[in-house]
Amino acid sequence: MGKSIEEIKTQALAELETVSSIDDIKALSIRYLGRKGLVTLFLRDISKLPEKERPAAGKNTNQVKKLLKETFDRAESLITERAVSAEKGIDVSLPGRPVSAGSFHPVSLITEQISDIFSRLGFNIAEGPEVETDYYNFEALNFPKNHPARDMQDTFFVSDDIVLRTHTSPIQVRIMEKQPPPIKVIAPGRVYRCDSDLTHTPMFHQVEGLMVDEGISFGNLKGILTSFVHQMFDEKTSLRFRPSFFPFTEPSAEVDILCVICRGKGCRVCSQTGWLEVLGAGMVHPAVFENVGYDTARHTGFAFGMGVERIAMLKYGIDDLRKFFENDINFLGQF
Ligand code: 2NL
Repeated sequence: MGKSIEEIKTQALAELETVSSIDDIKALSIRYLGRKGLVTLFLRDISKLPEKERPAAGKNTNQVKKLLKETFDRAESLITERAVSAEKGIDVSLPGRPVSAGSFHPVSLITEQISDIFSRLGFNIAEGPEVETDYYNFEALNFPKNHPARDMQDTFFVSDDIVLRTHTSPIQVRIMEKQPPPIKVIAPGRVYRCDSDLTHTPMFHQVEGLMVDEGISFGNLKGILTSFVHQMFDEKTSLRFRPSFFPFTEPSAEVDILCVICRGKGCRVCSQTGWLEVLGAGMVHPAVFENVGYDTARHTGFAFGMGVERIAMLKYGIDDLRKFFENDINFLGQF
């Protein structure tokens, strides 16, 4: 016998390195694997070996045959692919296009932060329908029949009796109807008001909160909201409670925080007052408790509400509300 099967293999692979066309590879394949190819002849000559050596030699040769066939086939299809790509004008040597990951909307991020803080304070998170009945949105919350908020100018009416919720309070009314105190819940979500200018959009986001139990006082409200503001902004951000009015709370308060921009000195953001209004709050009105069947002699509670866009603007230093709704990826990608 002439060359060993190993030598034939090495020679075949070396020759493959020197060719660059499909025809060349086909010729190479015939020269080694064809009817009179070097490997084929080698395989035939195994019968001339001593009986004991035949099985091992046969196995080896068949392995080489298989390897060469696969290598030739692969080389052939690589050349075909390159030819097709070149014809289509595709540069296969270019790096792949980067896959850009999405990011959360700043309103979602702030809603999440607010929810996390209240979760750690022991509040559950609840959701509810955005299309509500007049009863859950107004009536149960002690809005008088002629209240201006019920007006066509403020509320989107679906029909006489159905509205787009103007706040997330109906979520909390539904919860109180279903379960007795103690209640500690926050209600984040979209709300709708028929209003559109520089500082108002017809849809915006709110987080409301409610705590009901025996002996809940205005002191508890101040404690919870102070803890919230200190965690949301920082410990130096003091709070100020101003008397106010809501139909569903009594007494009611607007809650200001020390201006996060000028720290009280007075600036454009706080209109030179040194304070920013960020929350509304109060003790739940007994009429609301009566509507859901709670015993007003035994239970008291506080509630509060805040606008998420407002908090997000203060937290991120955004000065234009419309940026949240333009879906500009360059803006949204920064958070
Ligand atoms: C604001 C004012 C507030 C509430 C929301 C509430 C809910 C129930 C009962 C009583 Cl079920 N009150 N919510 C109370 C006071 C103020 O929000 O300025 N929101 C942006």
